[in-house]
Amino acid sequence: MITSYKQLRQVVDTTVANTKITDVHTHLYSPCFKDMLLWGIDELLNYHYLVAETFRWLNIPYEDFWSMDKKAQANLIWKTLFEDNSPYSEACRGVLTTLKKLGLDVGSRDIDSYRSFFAGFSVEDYVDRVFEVSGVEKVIMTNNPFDQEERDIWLNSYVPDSRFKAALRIDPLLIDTCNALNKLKDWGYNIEDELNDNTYKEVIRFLSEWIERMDALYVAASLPYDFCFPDDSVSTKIIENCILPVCMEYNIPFALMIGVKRLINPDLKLAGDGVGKGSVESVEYLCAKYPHNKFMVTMLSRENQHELAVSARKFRNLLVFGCWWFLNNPSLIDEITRMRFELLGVSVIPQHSDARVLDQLIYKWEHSKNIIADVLYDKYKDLMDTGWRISEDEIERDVQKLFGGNFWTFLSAKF
Ligand code: FIX
Ligand code: ZN
Repeated sequence: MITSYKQLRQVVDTTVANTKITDVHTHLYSPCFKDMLLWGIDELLNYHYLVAETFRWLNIPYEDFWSMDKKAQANLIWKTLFEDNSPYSEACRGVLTTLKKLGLDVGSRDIDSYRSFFAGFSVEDYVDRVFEVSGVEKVIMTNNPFDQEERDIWLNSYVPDSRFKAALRIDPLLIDTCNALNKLKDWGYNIEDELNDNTYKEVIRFLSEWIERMDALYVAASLPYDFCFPDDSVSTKIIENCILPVCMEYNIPFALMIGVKRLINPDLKLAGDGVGKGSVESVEYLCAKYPHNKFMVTMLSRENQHELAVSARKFRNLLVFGCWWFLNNPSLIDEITRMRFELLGVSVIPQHSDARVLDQLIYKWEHSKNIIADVLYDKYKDLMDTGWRISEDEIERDVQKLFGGNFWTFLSAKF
């Protein structure tokens, strides 16, 4: 039994540091996807978060930046954000935390020495290194069968890697349905001109084939802030008639990532998205109307977090995950994690990395684990103050659930 705050702090910190992580949402790829897996200093610096921050200082035409090669872009980002200004934004600090955890001399500010460090790795060796340093055991990829490059690899040269699990990402079916259905037609599915049972059956066949091909753990979509369910839109029809039935048949969750305002500044490309307050009512309706389906939900707007946590208290088929994107900042992770632990106890997935560059697993988990450990320490300390006596095993049990167990249990749950 833990008998002092000092011992509690030590046990919480050690347990959080040593518990292996399942990262439920990333944009990483296993090595067989070749260049689709981004890694190294130039990719770290070209992260769209840093591109957005850099353009706050730049007055060059956007196309001048985009016409540069990656190294030149990285050099400009490094100069603008790390040399001409102090890099204390979360995304900037992240680059430095990564370099530090890899044993590089951050103080030297010698970007070329960092480049030669990364040049010394094969991708296979570097994947091993990053998983070891970050404490991540498994990542869930974001796999889009509508992306031709990715599609070709799944169909011709996919090599399973147990550290990289798949999630079937189907945004085009919901936000660009007409073109998506035309693609299915091109791929030989018997899609009719109207949304009828034959078309629904073919969409279900498409989803089933890719769920099996990818051994997908869940079906996912990122949905705009004004996503509303139900309404008379085609996305409602596709969700009701195709996605929910197929998810139920395979007993896998439908993951909804709600709240993006796509391309409010298209000149920034991937960095051009914004955020809007979403409708928790739509999530509640889905959970209530489809009690045998499972829903994983993350919302982008800070203003949605309390409502969403309360909804999860009402629906066992709803698993809330992550401090997504613009919420993935220390002050907000702390606020949101405290509130979730107070409303949901251990039954939540406090974080996912959304890593787009392999190296980001190192800093995104380092930063989040420190905050989650602080929140956990405060929660257990409050418990001890009641006279409740807690053991090391119980803390290990809870942290194991938060860092992956809750996800795997939810996957095998049947409601
Ligand atoms: O839709 C998503 O999965 C988002 O995470 C991405 O689109 C976004 O660009 C991102 O990288 C957020 O961290
Ligand atoms: Zn993402």
